[in-house]
Parts: sequence; C-alpha cells; structure tokens
Amino acid sequence: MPPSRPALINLLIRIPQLGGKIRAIHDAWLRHRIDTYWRTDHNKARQLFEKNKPHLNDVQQCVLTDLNECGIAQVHFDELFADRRLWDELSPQVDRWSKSDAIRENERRYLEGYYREAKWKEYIMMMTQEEGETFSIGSPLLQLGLQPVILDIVNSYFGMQAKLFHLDVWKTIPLSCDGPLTGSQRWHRDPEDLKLVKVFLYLSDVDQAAGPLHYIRYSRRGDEYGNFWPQKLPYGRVVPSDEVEKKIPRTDWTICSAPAGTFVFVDTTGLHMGGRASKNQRLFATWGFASQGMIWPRCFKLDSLIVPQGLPAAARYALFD
Ligand SMILES: O=C(O)CCC(=O)C(=O)O
Ligand SMILES: [Fe+2]
Repeated sequence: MPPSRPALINLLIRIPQLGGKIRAIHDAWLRHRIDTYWRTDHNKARQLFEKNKPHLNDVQQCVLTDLNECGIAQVHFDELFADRRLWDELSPQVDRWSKSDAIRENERRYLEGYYREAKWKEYIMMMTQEEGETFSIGSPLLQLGLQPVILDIVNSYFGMQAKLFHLDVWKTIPLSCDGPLTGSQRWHRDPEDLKLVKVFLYLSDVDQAAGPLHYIRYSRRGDEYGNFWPQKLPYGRVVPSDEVEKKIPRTDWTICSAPAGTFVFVDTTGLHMGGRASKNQRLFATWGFASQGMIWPRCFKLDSLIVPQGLPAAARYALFD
C-alpha cells in the first residue's frame, strides 16, 4: 500500500516530468507532519494515555523494559494470559484456514514453480485475502490483539494510545532453493511511522529452518545502529544484500526461534527480516500498531462503526477514535 495522500496529490504525481517533484515535496511534508506529531506533548493520544495510565504487572513490565532497551521482547502466551480461552478461539479458525483446499492449492502452485516469478511476499499465505479486509469486532484475531494485557504494553512503549493498523495470520511456505530473496526476507525497516510495534504470536514451533524473525537490537532512530540505512519516510528502507552481515556483529542480532505460543513484541522501524524458511512451515498471527499520526493508511476495515458498549478506552482508541 502507498503512503496516504490526498486524491489531488495522487493525481498530480502522475504528471510526467512534474510528478516526481510533487511527490518529493509531498513526502517532505509527510515527514514534517509525523515529526511534529511525535514532538507534540499535548496530542489527544498522550492525554488519554495519561488519564488511563495502565499498571503493568511484572511480566508486562519485563516485556516493556526489553522493548524500550533493545526494540524487541519475547514472552509466552501463558505468562501473559491467565487462561487459554482466546487461544482456543483463534486456533481452530486458523487451523481450518491453513488446511483449507484453497491454501493447499496455493502452496502447491507456489512450490511447483510459481516461486520463480516471486517479486514480493509470494512465500507467505495470508489469511486476509486483500488489503482492506473487513473484520467484525467479535473476530477472535481482532479480540486477541485488543486485549488490555497487550495494548497496555504497546501504549506504554509509545507513551500514548496507539492505533491498530494491521492484523493477519501468515503462513510461510518453506522452500530450499537459492532463488533471490524478496519482500521482508530482505533486511529492512518498516515505513508506516517513526515508532511502531508489531506483535507476532507464533502458532507453530519456529526453528531455524522455519525462517524465524531476525532483528538487530539497538537499531531504531537514536540507537547505536539507528543511522545504519535509516528509514526514508514515508518509505521504509531495504538494505543492500549482505551489508547487515558485514557491518553488524552477530552478538547484536536476535533470532526469534521459539516454540508455539511465543509472543514477539518488536519495533519494526529497527532492522529486521524473516521468512527465509527452508524446511519447516511457520504460522503466526500478527498485529501492527502505530500512532494516530502514521503516514500509511490502515490495512483493514470494520463491519460496523458503532462502538460496542463497555469497550475499554485503549481498545476504543485503537479502533475507532
Ligand atoms: O516474516 C517476517 O518474520 C518479517 C515480517 C516483517 O518484516 C514485518 O511484519 O514487518
Ligand atoms: Fe517488516
């Protein structure tokens, strides 16, 4: 999806010769706007956060400390949640989808040769069929991502109420061949905002052969590696191949090989990649959080804009406000 631009700008950037300049000016404006948003102390999201400041338990506090310190944290579902109710609601749905004829057929097609045409994220089967997929508030995937135990960590990291901009379930298809790396298999920084949190919940065991997420600790803006291939907002940044391997010591890499049930909280404005699965499948749920000032449009829709009664303030802000 491209950055959010008014319809008129979208039209103007198509003009030959002039379009590039208009795009550059609008990009600079988007950068200015997002910088200003994060610098403003009195935006509504900060005020709401201060008013409803969450009290984190020890486990949440540990996650937040790691996230603040290095940009990534891992914790097991059973440490965060008192019971498995939400897991038990999501699992069968994901199971049905992942074993459905349509998905099996797509995997077969990919492995039988479609991978040779791969340009982007063809190695991933995505549960949401298209950008702008419609969710109902009762969807187990949406419900899980909006739980206070998760939102409280995300909002504490932002220091303001966050917006949910993306949610999905991804299944990575393993393939052992030396074809070119595409999409997020390449080291990159995400483009949506100056600070982001992606939450991944592993629904299968993820070992080295399943293409785990790799992350460079201390690689956000202002961190030790923050100036290495920085984000070029309103776009992210893809690192030329082998550069990370040459320039960043392995001691500062986190490789998220972990059992099913593991949550990864990660600021993906830092350097990361994943999905280089060679032998094993990888199945996970993913939720993306950004600030209200984010530069890219939200990737999903709601089937109703009526705010359900009793929805906690943080969930309400993440979805509606
Ligand atoms: O597949 C992966 O582990 C990487 C995903 C990624 O880059 C992202 O969600 O931003
Ligand atoms: Fe990414």
